[in-house]
Amino acid sequence: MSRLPEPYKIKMIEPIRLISREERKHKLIEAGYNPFLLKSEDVYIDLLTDSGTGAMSDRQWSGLMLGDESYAGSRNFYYLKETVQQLTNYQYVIPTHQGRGSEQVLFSQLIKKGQAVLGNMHFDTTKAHIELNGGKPVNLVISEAYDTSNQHPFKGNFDTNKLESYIQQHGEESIAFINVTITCNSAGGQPVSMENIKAVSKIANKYHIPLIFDAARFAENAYFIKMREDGYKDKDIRAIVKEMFAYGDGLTMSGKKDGLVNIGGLIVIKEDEKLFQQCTSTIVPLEGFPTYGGLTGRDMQALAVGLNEVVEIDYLHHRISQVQLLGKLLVSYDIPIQEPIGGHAVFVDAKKLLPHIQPSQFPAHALACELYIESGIRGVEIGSLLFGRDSESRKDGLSKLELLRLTIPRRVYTDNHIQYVGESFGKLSHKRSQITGVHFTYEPTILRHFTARFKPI
Ligand code: P71
Repeated sequence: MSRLPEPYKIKMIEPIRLISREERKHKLIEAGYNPFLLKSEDVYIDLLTDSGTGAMSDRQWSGLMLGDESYAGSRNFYYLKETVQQLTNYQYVIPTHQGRGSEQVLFSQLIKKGQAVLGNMHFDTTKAHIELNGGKPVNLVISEAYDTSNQHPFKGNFDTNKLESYIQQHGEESIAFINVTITCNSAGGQPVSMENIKAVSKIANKYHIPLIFDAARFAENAYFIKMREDGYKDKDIRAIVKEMFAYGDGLTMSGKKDGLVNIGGLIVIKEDEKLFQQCTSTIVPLEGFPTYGGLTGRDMQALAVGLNEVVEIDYLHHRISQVQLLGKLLVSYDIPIQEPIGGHAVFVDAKKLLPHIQPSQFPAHALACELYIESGIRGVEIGSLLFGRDSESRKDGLSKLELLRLTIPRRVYTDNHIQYVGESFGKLSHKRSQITGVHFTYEPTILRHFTARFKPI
């Protein structure tokens, strides 16, 4: 055997059930052909997101019993703070209810109206919070990211030439901060190399622009650096994590991914005391007192334990190799995917798989619907539907990529479930020419993908 199976055994189970094909068809019609609107009990294997869907360990569950539910100064906060300080080498730690809570608080302090935020590729809540604060999100990822068959090992990297020329062209005062998303979710869970982080930080320092990490999947990024980048093979994950963060000034983190919890987030600031003080006063009306930030004491305890578990190498070996397992199965059925395979999900290239469906008829969404009917699996469209219309021309079908994301929750499904997903795609690929696009029967104006309703064409 070339890889070890799950580095854990199962102490508690949650039954899942595959309803019949007829029922699945009926449920999808009821949900307006939008898998977001399905009840989870009607889903057999749920690959909608890896966010907040992971399984906690026995150590985390026992941590819940140690919850100190004091309004101020909970001992769980101090334990979390110490854990995060050790992990990041940053000084100031503020808990939040989840990643977008961190964005709301930190961005309001960093962005002046009209300023740009330069990212490799901003995630959609990040983009929304930049815009809500009067900022302009700019994506400067390398062009290889948009070519799903390009084998570049770090497709989340910044194009540093574009980054520097953007700054020179627009002036450093017009830029609020640089936002490095690790791993780069929107590009397919693609990592950013240490070399690239270093180069971005050099540019940030040269022009006195703060560098902030969107660190939702920081441990998966560190793992890819260890496996793919020269000079890191023998380095411990914790050392790689510390080195990555050493190049930045602060971070936001959704704890629902690599924090291995169902709810929670963090703002962590390296040394800027003034910024920390501003955040601690802003957070009170938004999230709560700065020693709990919208979390219970027990949530903070579970997050601290999760942050220690996620950097364990046996965990990461299995985690990443399980995502690879799914990717390799799909490739064996000739399904085009974003390669190399990313950290938290396999992204199917629906433009290549279903070339007969126009982007404005949402090929990846059509594929998500067919996949559910075929096998009870729920994936999510990351393409023109999510991207939305052009704000001026109202034109649709504009995304550079049409992807179906099969997102693997952490420690939830076994390799057998993954095998089933792969085989379901095998069946689906024979029917690919019969799959048709969809059109709206209801289209909300903002964040339309969550609640829109459709009909097949
Ligand atoms: C994901 C999510 C969760 C999600 C969000 C919106 C629609 C559907 C699913 C959340 C992220 C993320 C990055 C890089 C910040 C957040 C927000 N991702 N940065 O991929 O991936 O964190 O959900 O804790 O607020 O399914 P939050």
